[in-house]
Amino acid sequence: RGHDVAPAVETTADEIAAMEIRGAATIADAAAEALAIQAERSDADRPDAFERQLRAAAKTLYETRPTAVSLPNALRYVLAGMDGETVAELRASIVDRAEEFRRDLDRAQSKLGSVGANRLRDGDVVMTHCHSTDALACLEAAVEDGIEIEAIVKETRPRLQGHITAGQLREWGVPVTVIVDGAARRYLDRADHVLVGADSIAADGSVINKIGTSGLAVLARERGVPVTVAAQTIKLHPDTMTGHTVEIERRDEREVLDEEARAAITDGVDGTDDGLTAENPAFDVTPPRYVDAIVTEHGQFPPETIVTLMRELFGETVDEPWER
Ligand code: RUB
Repeated sequence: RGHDVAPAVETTADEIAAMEIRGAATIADAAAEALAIQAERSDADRPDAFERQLRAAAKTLYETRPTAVSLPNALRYVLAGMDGETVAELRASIVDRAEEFRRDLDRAQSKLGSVGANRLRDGDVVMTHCHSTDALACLEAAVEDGIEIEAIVKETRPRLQGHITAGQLREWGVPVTVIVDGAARRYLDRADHVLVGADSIAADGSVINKIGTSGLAVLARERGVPVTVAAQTIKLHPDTMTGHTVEIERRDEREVLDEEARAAITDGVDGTDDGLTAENPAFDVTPPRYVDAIVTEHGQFPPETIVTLMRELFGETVDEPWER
């Protein structure tokens, strides 16, 4: 890590890596805030030193988790607004730009919420996976419109983000049934919608979201239940337009198999058991044919058409400002 990076930025980076700050939109918001803090606390006395510090801070934040493209999109957006001849001007430009980004993030979420709510009817039962603030914005807007909904919430192993979703929905008065992930197919009989968020959306309309989303989408198709992905446009992954794939984060296997569970399994095995491993990919890829609609702040799109919006918003190519 760059030695000029403010301790508060290092703390944010650590919190993102440890998932104390998590979820694609929340990570983007925290990253923009961290760049503003870096700008405010910078001790640089020359513009070039200030710019170098900002890029080092962005790189530190970028290297925390690889899958949610909202993180590099946020960093890129804020750094692209860096402008001025003096350190004071540069500082002000970053602080303003970060504020603008965070305001737009909120606005986009509430806009897409009302688009998503239009897909719901009185009495609908919605199945969710993980915890997505974009997906919840749709349900919140529906509740505010007086639409009576119920939720079936998948607990989402191994980190149980479903519990966060359940808590939020109960605060809004929505009846919630929590199920284990393996019960999804059985309970799809009762569901009218599957509603999930996204960490990234690729140019072909593939949706990258919490592990288990793709299986859920396939089951929903088999059951004839429509799948809605709520994703504001900072989830669009511009590098996929030029053939790059989205990196799927692999987390510590102890999230799946902790020391105690491992000891219980290997009880009776001589010595340390190298033949026992666990795998812990945090996300998976849902092909576009299993997704009915991607709901954004610009309206809803069939997944196959999302590349048009991507090109409009990002142009053909993007650079990584911290690698200049
Ligand atoms: C979170 C997750 C969420 C998306 C969208 O994974 O997969 O569905 O990030 O969330 P993790 P939001 O818990 O590993 O970060 O709509 O809030 O951006």
